[in-house]
Amino acid sequence: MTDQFKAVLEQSSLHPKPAGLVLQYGTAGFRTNAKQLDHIMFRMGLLATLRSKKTKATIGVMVTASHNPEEDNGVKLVDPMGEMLTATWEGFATQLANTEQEELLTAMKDIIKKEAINMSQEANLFVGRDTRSSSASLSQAVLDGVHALGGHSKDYGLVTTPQLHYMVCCQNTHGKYGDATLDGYYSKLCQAFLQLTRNASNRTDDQKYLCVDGANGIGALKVREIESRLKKELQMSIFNDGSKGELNRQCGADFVKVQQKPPTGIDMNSGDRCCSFDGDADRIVYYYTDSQGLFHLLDGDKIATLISTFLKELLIQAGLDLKIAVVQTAYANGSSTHYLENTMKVIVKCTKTGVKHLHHAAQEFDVGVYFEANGHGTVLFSKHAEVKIQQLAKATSINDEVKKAALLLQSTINIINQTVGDAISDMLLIEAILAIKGMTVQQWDSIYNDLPNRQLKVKVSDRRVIDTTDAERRVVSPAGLQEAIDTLVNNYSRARSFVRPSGTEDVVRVYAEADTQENADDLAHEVSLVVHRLAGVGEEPKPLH
Ligand code: 16G
Ligand code: MG
Repeated sequence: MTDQFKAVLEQSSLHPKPAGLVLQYGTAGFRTNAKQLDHIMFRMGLLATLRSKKTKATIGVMVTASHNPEEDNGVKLVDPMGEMLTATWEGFATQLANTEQEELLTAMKDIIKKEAINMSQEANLFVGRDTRSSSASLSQAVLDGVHALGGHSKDYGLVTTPQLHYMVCCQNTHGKYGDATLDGYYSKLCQAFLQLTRNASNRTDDQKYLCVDGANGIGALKVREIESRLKKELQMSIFNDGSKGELNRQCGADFVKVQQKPPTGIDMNSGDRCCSFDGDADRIVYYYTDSQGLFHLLDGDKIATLISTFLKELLIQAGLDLKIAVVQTAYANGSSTHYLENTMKVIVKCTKTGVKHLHHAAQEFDVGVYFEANGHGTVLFSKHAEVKIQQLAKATSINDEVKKAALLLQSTINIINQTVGDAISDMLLIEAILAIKGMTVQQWDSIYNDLPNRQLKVKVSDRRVIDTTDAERRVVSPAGLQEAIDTLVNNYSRARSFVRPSGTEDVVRVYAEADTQENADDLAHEVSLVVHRLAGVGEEPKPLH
């Protein structure tokens, strides 16, 4: 046995797998109660090291469970260009995670053989973690895995998930994307923000004011680090900064989106522009309450609309013939899709749920704006688009309007984290767009009116009994379910409904929208009854009213 494998064997006994425990690399990595994760972390350290040898590039490992409760944790692997781990390797991750202790070396050698990995190749890993109390020891377990296989590591400590994605991309592009340091990240984003807001110099302090809910997580710590760099062009009050409240409890983007109400722990006045991050700061939603005390949510669909409108107008002003598209999922509110296709006249694509699907679809366009309704999203610029924009921004013999548009596009490229959705970067872009357009949060909200909607979940014995097609908008099996949904939908006006198995929980999710809230609620309930009858366990779902 080589020394490398001996070290793995020795070290792995310090991170033993509970016999019989089976976990899946889900939509966004492993995620479960932190107590079950020590062996997973060690093994993901091993796998990331193999991935680094295979790709001859730096790989990232992020320890976080995002919007889950404090007692959970998880791990996501980051591929060389800052994307999420490629699908075949998700399979390897699941295999390696579930192999019993005595088979670990065999399972690892199997991957080495299948992927023809040269074990004498150097490996480099970047590791980051969120603020959970379990994260420090779990990230140490990752590092133990890396070192057992002789990999080199850089531990970034506390960072947001998108910051770690950014570091990996910077490293593997040899600095072309930016400096692989926190200072590099902040400088790039903040300089771009100041460039953009130069075009909006007459704003009052009121217009510059933003309430930020940091979900008591890493995002709160990191957004605080940019405050002074923004030169008062953005004046933030940061709530739920982790100094007293618990991570994600009654706060954060997921809570606000699902509950459709403001987080606790925030001091907001009517009309104040507010936003919430999730627990690892890769999601953001905006909201405000009006003078009647009514809550208004501006979710990922509204964000995608604002950003794509801004970009499309700039491309026209700059006279650039670049193909722009918006990528959504089945959860996108029907009004947003309608507005984008019919009023904005941009291409809209629908993909399956999960960031990697949206990301890949967005890569097919010159400018691909992608957002999930839950607030995860970013913008991707093709190489071709970036070159065209840079050339135009440098050109001398062009008129002022074209020049201005080209410079704005250039700063927009710099403010965006193209590797993955990023709450801090998205926030700065949204704030800059509102400033440049002189738009209030109410005006942004009124671009289109959301259709009332409802999401429910149905407990099932095995979520795999539901199989879908057409980007999860239609059911293929069990037989008869789609027909039953169609019949129910036909009873309502402006209605739509779909069901899909969750990728993260053992449930089937039900979505319905219709002309009124009551109708959306009724339709969602009726559809969940059909799902329950065909595949459900336990009690029948109760009506909402
Ligand atoms: C994960 C995904 C998120 C998706 C959600 C759906 C990433 C980084 N995160 O959190 O994009 O919306 O799963 O969960 O891909 P579900 O399958 O349980 O509905
Ligand atoms: Mg997250």
